[in-house]
Amino acid sequence: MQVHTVESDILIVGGGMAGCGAAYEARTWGKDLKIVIAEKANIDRSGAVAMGLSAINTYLGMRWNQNTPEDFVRYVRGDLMGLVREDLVYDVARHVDSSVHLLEEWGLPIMKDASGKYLREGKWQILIHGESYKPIVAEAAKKAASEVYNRIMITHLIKDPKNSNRIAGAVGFNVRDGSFWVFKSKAVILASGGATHIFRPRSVGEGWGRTWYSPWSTGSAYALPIMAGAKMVQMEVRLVPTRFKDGYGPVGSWFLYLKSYATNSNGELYDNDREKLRAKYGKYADAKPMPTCLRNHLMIEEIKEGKNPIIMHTEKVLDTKEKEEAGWEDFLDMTVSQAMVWASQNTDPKEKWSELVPTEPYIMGSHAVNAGAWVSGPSDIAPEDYQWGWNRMTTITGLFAAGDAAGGAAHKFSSGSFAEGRIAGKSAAKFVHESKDRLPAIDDQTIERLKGEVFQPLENYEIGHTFITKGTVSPYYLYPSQGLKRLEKIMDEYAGGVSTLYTTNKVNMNRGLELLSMLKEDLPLLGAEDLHQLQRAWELNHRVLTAEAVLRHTMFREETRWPGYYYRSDFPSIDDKNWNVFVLSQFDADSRLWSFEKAPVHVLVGNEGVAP
Ligand code: SFD
Ligand code: AMP
Repeated sequence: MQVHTVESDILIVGGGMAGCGAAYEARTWGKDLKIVIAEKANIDRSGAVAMGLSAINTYLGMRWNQNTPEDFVRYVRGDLMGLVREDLVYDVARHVDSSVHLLEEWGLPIMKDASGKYLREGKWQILIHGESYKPIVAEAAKKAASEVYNRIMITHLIKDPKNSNRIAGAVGFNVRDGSFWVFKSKAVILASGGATHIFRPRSVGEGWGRTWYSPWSTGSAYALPIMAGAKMVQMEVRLVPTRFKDGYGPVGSWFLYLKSYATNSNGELYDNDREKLRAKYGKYADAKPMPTCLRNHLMIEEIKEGKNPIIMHTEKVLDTKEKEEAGWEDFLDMTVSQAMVWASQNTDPKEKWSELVPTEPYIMGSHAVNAGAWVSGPSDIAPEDYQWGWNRMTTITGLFAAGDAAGGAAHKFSSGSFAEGRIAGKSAAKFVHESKDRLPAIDDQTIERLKGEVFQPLENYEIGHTFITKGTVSPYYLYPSQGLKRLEKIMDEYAGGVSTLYTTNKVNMNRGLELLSMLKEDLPLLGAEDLHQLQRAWELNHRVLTAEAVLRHTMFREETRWPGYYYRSDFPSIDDKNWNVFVLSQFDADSRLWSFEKAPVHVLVGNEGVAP
């Protein structure tokens, strides 16, 4: 087997929005540094933005005095029911506009209004012609990086054998030629996206594989730091976005720009009933705009009462050619499948309404959720206990995180993830310069062990398939797709997926953990018939560890903080007295034990816990 070793100053794991931003900015501050990207696909079309987007969801418009970073912090805090790292959110806010200006300079077409300002979709969002968003961003990253290694899936981070809290690099394999890759690096930036297929999607059977967030967001951003022993935060918060049924078309443009509205099956507006919310969730019902989870909650209540389908009245708003085009372009730019659903079901949206559903849950750090690694904040604004080193460094020295990988800072979206990547890139360059370390040592035995582990599924298949007498099922291995189905079923039924209308409790979760531990026992027996399946095997390993963190975090938090994302039937209320805190977890790879602690939520921007 071919083994390649690459030495670098900064290794970026994942060349998506955050990864590309990291490469660009690290080069600006580290002209002398060797900066490499390892990406499991090809950065030209990788990650959540691969298909393109039709909006940039985070743009403040400071040059036109449209919003301030403080406004943004209040908005994000209100949306996340108070639990955000305000230092990180503020830090993204103050850098996001200039990042969007760079994107425009590089060729991204941003729509303008009659006065030449960016055309707003909503208070925070602007409209783009974004089919080619990702190649544009990738071009800048390719120019900035010393080397880009496409088709390398990173499976493990490695640490300095002399210092178990110091990152030393990462290993992975080439998904096309099967070679093994060892990256030795002084700093590593994790930018490997969010996690789909943790919970069973609504799309099963013929639609299996279809999700709203990208199916190749496979939880590496969480499993890699968890395995390495980094502290994680907000892993219990899952995003349940409201989407057009079956095609998963996003709703933002429809609600905010096209001013469409949704009703229940009786034709009643249901999604602004603050009275109903106030009775159960007090002051949180008054945040403006209404928190994403509470909007879901109102929809879920309608569904429970049998008042579905929930209907998006596209037919009421597409009354001009421009609006009709905007409606179609929204999906053709970013969720082509929704346009295909319309076409295949003979639906002309200007004639006929569409159904909305709350989707299966996703684990992410960049949308209206903020799961991820617990990272150090910016030195000028982060409170002392949010600061232990360079900005965006995890609790492992030299390991940074950005985008979906960095916890606590919700509502980054594509632009904020790119901006946070830039922040992490600058910071990692500073770390390399200031720490003046030589390349950390790497233990050859560890590398040999990992090499064996990484390719084990190929060997399992090689041996196991000879025992098949008929059909495809071997008594000696399980396929990644079989393992994935088991995982999705466990999470769906025990951790608050669609089938229980997002509800769970302690007994349920304990049973889920039991079943998950049995699945984990089987994972060393995964069988891969080719390199593609080997990638699927490692994606499953990463997803399972992500799922375990979700379950354990959800168990630890004894309240229902985000109604509409998930409910604990044994603790149905928001309990500010005990749980207005972050939950931090840490996994010890040697003892295989998890530990949990609470961390304070510091309010840095005025106006109490909710947005005015
Ligand atoms: O409205 C490994 N997003 C939207 N953002 C917006 O700004 N506007 C929108 O309109 C958005 N909408 C939207 C969005 C996403 C999707 C899929 C749809 C619609 C249909 C969200 C943003 O896309 C998202 O916030 C950012 O992309 C997050 O950035 P980042 O960098 O954290 O993740 P990434 O871009 O997916 O990149 C991850 C990269 O890592 C690679 N990777 N590489 C090596 N080894 C491993 N083990 C790896 N694991 C993963 C990936 O291949 C990828 O390149 S709306 O609906 O919300
Ligand atoms: P989505 O298309 O659902 O991903 O949303 C895109 C953007 O619009 C995000 O910033 C959402 O928070 C916001 N958004 C979507 N729907 C609404 C709504 N009904 N009210 C306010 N903001 C919304």
